[in-house]
Amino acid sequence: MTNEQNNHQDAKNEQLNAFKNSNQGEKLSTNQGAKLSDTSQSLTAGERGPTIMEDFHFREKMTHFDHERIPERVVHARGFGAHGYFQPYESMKELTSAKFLQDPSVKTPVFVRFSTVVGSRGSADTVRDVRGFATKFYTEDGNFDLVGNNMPVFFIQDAIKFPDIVHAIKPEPDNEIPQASAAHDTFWDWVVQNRESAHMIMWLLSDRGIPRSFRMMEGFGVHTFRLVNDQGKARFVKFHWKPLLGTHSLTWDEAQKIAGKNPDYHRQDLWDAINNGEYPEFELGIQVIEENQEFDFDFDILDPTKIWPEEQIPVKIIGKMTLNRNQDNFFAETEQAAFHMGNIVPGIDFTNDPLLQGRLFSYLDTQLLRLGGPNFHEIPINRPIAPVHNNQRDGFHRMTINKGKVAYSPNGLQNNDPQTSSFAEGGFEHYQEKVDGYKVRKRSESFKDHYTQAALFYNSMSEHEKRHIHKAFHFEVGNVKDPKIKQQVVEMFSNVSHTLANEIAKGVGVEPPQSNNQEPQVSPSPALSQLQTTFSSNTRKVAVLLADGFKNKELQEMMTTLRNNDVHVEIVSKTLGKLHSDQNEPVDVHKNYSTTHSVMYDGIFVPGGKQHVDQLMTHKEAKDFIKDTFAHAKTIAASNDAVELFSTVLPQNSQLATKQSNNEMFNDHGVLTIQSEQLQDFSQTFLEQLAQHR
Ligand code: HDD
Repeated sequence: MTNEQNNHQDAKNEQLNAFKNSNQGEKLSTNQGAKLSDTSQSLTAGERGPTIMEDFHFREKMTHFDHERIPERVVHARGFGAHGYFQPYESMKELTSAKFLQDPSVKTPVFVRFSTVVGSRGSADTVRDVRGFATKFYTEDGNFDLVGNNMPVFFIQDAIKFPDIVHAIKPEPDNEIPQASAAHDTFWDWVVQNRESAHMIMWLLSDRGIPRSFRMMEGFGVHTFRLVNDQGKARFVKFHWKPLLGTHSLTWDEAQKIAGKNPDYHRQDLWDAINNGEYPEFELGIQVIEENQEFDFDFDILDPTKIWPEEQIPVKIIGKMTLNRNQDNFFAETEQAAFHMGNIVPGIDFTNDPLLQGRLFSYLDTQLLRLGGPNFHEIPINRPIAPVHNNQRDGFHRMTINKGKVAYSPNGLQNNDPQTSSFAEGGFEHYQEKVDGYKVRKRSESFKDHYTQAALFYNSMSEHEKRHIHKAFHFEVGNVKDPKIKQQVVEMFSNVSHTLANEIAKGVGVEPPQSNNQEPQVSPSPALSQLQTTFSSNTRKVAVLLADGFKNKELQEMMTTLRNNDVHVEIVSKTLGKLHSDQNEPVDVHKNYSTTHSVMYDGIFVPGGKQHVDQLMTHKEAKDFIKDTFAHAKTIAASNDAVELFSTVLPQNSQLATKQSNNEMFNDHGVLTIQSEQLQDFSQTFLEQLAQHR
């Protein structure tokens, strides 16, 4: 890579560096730079007297503190960001003039913010919700913001309904309950009144609503955009992010328990992965439709409640994003990041999707309130690396010192500087689409089919994924108090699938569907099932349950295989400190049963050693750990003496042994056992099973 390319990748970092400040080795001062002799005692009249007005330091410190919060985002309040870069695999010149998609050797800096939608800033990470996936590309042509979600469709077709759906899904206004949840009356009342939400509800109540990690979820631009090339030729496009680790989810029971054990689970996971050098990677994919094919499909390509099935319109992978740097300051970077659909670059353009059109208004508007005025683009995280020159001036917190008298155009005094640029010179020109119509408040007939793709999603799920959807309905709709709404949900989803509607009715205690709705006839789209994803043990976490007197050889063999394959291993025991093997070899305990829980791991291993196993038999927490991991269908392995522990703890029907090779036993419940001191093959099998996720 040439220096120039390196510079481009680092340009954003260098820009941020200019604003960074560290207190290390420095003297304490006021905001005006006066050094201070004391910051822990107010200035008072006498040692026991009142505080004196003159105490400028007290007043400055207190005033700043009193003003240190800004409004949280009205939606997507809870989020976490990271820096990285994007690199195209090949030139996309044929399709777009966007500079960051031209040259595979150019790395464009990015900042990504992942978020939940409904919960407030302090809510838990693992709630059932849509996840935001917002990417700011700092391109040499200006910032391009791809503000997407981990689901490819949306609840509504028209942005004017956004305040309604958000009011319905947020905590109810009289008592502000429930937090970060759609499981309440106002949301489901809204759903049954807004049938266009059917498809999105299927995604939300599927495993996609409870991702295992930000690193293991897809991202979607949702809307149909345009790519425009140098010749001005346009095509319709949808954007996809595909995680290299595959798309994986928690179970609902895990998600709920993790929310209590570690509400920061997802941000911790992202932070740790980047600190460990395990950089999350996402490939950028595009689906392209030629302009003359706009009406070739049985859905309207401008409808944001519809996907373009991948089997019909394949996803072409065009580049990769790598997140390789954690932020230095959460507030300065993640909290002040201002995404906006209107941050666009030449080569990409909008379409008439009515949801997209409305979003183009809302994002700029919300930043004005949240960040306190029109100069939020000057906050370091939001600054483009491209030069900024225009006649916009003044306003709260203006940083730029614009020189000269001329702040208008056209002007004669400055020969019209700053000059506009033609399309050929890289000036943004809106795509000249011919539009002709009456002013109406009316949705096109082509947007009216709300159930076919909801059925497509449901029918494309595997049996266990369908079961999870049924259970999610039982929880979400089961929490609705009004029986009328529950019945309406059953009737609504009988338009998607009778099986689904009957399952919902059974679980929430209302009548089976009364209406005789037709189920849409669809053939499945395999790409929708998470069974089709990539499976890898990379960066997974394994707990080793231990007490004094374990067999160190077994422990070390397993740990070596796992660690050599980028699996994280933590030793969990009743107390912190050191444990000793039957030969008195010491090992450090990483977590005790109070500071962790089985839901924090993807698998467990218990080595042999009679004394150690006898002790575990008496540790209720160890037995619960094993039972829980088994119940969550994760891989669990025991060697030698520990096999008996599993037989005691696990339900009888879990049948520890089905297949036998080299004394190694494995069953389809994910339980692995061995009666041998040679664990090399065994640890490989464990690794392979771990990669299967469950
Ligand atoms: Fe939105 C934030 C994604 C529809 C109005 N939205 C926001 C964020 C994401 C999305 C990821 C968080 C950005 C960040 O991390 O700071 N929103 C979506 C997607 C949508 C969508 C994928 C449908 C395809 N949004 C949508 C509509 C409207 C908004 C229809 C209003 C017309 N969204 C906002 C907002 C937010 C926002 C109020 C809150 C905070 C912010 O913008 O910066 O303007």
